[in-house]
Amino acid sequence: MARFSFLGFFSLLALAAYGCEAKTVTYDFNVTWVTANPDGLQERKVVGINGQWPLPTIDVDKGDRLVVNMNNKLGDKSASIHFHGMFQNGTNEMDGPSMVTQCPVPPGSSITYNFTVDQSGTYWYHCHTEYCYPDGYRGALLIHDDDAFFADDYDEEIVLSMTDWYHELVEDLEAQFMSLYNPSGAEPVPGSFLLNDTMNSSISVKPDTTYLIRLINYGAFVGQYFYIEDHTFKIVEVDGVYTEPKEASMLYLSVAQRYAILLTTKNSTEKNYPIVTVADSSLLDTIPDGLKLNNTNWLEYNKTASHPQGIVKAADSTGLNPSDDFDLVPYDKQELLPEPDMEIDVTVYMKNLMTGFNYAFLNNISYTAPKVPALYTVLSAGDAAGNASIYGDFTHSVVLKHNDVVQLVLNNADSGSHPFHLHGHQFQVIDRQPPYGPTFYDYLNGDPIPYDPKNHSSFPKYPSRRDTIVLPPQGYLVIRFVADNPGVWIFHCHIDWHLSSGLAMLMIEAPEKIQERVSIPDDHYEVCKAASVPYKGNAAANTEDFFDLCGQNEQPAWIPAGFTKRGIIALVFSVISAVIGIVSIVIYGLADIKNKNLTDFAAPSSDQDEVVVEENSARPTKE
Ligand SMILES: *[C@@H]1O[C@H](CO)[C@@H](O)[C@H](O)[C@H]1NC(C)=O
Ligand SMILES: *[C@@H]1O[C@H](CO)[C@@H](O)[C@H](O)[C@H]1NC(C)=O
Ligand SMILES: *[C@@H]1O[C@H](CO)[C@@H](O)[C@H](O)[C@H]1NC(C)=O
Ligand SMILES: *[C@@H]1O[C@H](CO)[C@@H](O)[C@H](O)[C@H]1NC(C)=O
Ligand SMILES: *[C@@H]1O[C@H](CO)[C@@H](O)[C@H](O)[C@H]1NC(C)=O
Ligand SMILES: *[C@@H]1O[C@H](CO)[C@@H](O)[C@H](O)[C@H]1NC(C)=O
Ligand SMILES: *[C@@H]1O[C@H](CO)[C@@H](O)[C@H](O)[C@H]1NC(C)=O
Ligand SMILES: *[C@@H]1O[C@H](CO)[C@@H](O)[C@H](O)[C@H]1NC(C)=O
Ligand SMILES: *[C@@H]1O[C@H](CO)[C@@H](O)[C@H](O)[C@H]1NC(C)=O
Ligand SMILES: *[C@@H]1O[C@H](CO)[C@@H](O)[C@H](O)[C@H]1NC(C)=O
Ligand SMILES: *[C@@H]1O[C@H](CO)[C@@H](O)[C@H](O)[C@H]1NC(C)=O
Ligand SMILES: [Cu+2]
Repeated sequence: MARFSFLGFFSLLALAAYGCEAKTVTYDFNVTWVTANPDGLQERKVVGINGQWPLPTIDVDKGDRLVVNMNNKLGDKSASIHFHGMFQNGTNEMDGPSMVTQCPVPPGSSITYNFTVDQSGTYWYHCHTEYCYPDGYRGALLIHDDDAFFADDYDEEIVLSMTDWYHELVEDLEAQFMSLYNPSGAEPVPGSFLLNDTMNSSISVKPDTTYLIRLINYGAFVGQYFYIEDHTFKIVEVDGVYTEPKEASMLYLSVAQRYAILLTTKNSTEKNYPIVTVADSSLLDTIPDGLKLNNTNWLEYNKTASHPQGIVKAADSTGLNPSDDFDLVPYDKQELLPEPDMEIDVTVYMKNLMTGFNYAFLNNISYTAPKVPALYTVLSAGDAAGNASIYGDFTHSVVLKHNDVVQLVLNNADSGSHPFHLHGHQFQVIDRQPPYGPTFYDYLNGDPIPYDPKNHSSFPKYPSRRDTIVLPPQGYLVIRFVADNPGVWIFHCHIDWHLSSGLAMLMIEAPEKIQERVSIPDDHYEVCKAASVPYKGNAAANTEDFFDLCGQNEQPAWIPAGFTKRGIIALVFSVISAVIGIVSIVIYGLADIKNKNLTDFAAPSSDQDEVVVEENSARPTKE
């Protein structure tokens, strides 16, 4: 008895020492369409929560349990929520990506996410079912930590999101993106760029005050440069990893990246200073007239003083030289991980397949979702779970051994930059080429440089660590992590257009431990039933023979070697005509064609796939 209360006394002390008791924080999200016009240019449908948009910020303290009840009332669209950067250590089933760790939640269904938060910093949450977060379904997720090394160094906190913004629904953009008319894979160009989901804002500040500013790029596509004229600041966190303070005056945030910075305001209240964001135009295939790439908001010291427009040092991004994230030293000084037990080598390519659409590849695989969420395959496969083949030929699944040091080499055979994100982990960034400089994000000289293990830069002693990293154009990245978090984790480009065209692969981490630790709550299985998605079996939903993948989802067939991009459309047409014997062909879903009188085209026959070819219409746009 005495001993029991003695222990009890100490656990109370432990709680007191922690500062505050870990609590459960619950959010009820009714997800519906609402309308918004954040750039003043176009009112549109956006995904709202409890009738509101911008979406609420999720605020928790380190150690809390977070419960999010999501009720999908969109009526016409499936959804899910990924809590970006959360380790979900022991709760892989709460990670959120559809067909990876859960079924898509169909309209009319709901799901509960429930997990403890044992990390801190600046994160975000977003829909992770094919094409859903560019419609506005994303918000900030902040994890406060009284024990942060800089906790006593600031007076107030400011959260600033930045994002690209489209005027069209993502389903209409998708139809244009994945189409015969877009054989080069040009991504949809945003209509504007927002700061904190609006424009022209004044962020009111007090003089001689230190602010912790949390920056999040929760866009779908375009990276942005950020600076405040005449101000410097200290970086103290990158993607949830505290860093040795680093002085900087400009940052680049790809989509999905975050920073926390400490900024001390000036003593004088005479002037206001432009907060300048510049969209990374190197990602855009075209820059339409009227698209404002650089935007000014204000650090406002004085309401009545003038609010000057920011001055961008060059009309394009090449004059901008942001702070390098490669040399950020994690505050915990975690050393370079030892030589890897396992190495994964993949190369990014963009290519056309037999449909004529442009797909994204890691090696020769364009990620194609399995018929059963891969986590559910792990749980129903018994001993076969350790064999990557059961996850299918098109999910690019790699089985990792528990606690192995994994090295991932990512080469870029593409001339665009790609922000890659690994779920469930932060990784060390141990090599990256070409070297950092003003043209880093737009490196177009010469051929791709692949990683050469016999000739590389020396690895840093304390490598930078984060959860989303930019793979430079035609360069490479080498990252390391420890497979100490059993689960199925997707590794993917965070440009939503590239994810949906296949730039992803799956880490099946310690499947035997997943089977011991993970149990799926009933409501998650109910979601599968409501969505008519099987939740047992291999990638082809075969529950009898896990090695029989007949009927699995497949990427379209390869185009025979030797075809140029121009030849592809012709080839696809001749194949389609040969197969279905029609002359004229109509693509469904192209907004401009939908609005046209179809009698302009050869009469389609009603019971076949029809595609109409319109001359000079490589990039259809909406009127
Ligand atoms: C922001 O200001 C510009 C003029 O500088 C104006 O054209 C634009 O409509 C404003 N946007 C919003 C959302 O207020
Ligand atoms: C969600 O909708 C249900 C009924 O449709 C309502 O009872 C509930 O209060 C709503 N929740 C919130 C947080 O608005
Ligand atoms: C969340 O999970 C905890 C631990 O499993 C459980 O005790 C609690 O009831 C769950 N809460 C909800 C709302 O499901
Ligand atoms: C950003 O927007 C949110 C509303 O979405 C608002 O509560 C917050 O005050 C804004 N932050 C700043 C710094 O203006
Ligand atoms: C602002 O004023 C405080 C005290 O009045 C002083 O300590 C500080 O150095 C001043 N800061 C600047 C940037 O001049
Ligand atoms: C604010 O700006 C106005 C106009 O420039 C100036 O007259 C005034 O003194 C300033 N106020 C403060 C508190 O600095
Ligand atoms: C903003 O950027 C555009 C190009 O995107 C450039 O033409 C313009 O000069 C820039 N504005 C300023 C004030 O620098
Ligand atoms: C990719 O290449 C491997 C090895 O050459 C081959 O076994 C596999 O079938 C290929 N996959 C696809 C989808 O082409
Ligand atoms: C996985 O299963 C396939 C098909 O049964 C077999 O050929 C292969 O050797 C297995 N691989 C491993 C690592 O056991
Ligand atoms: C090693 O890499 C450097 C820098 O990329 C290159 O200049 C050099 O030629 C390479 N050396 C060999 C032996 O490949
Ligand atoms: C997950 O938790 C285990 C302890 O249960 C720990 O060893 C491991 O480092 C954690 N992994 C991550 C990524 O948090
Ligand atoms: Cu990409």
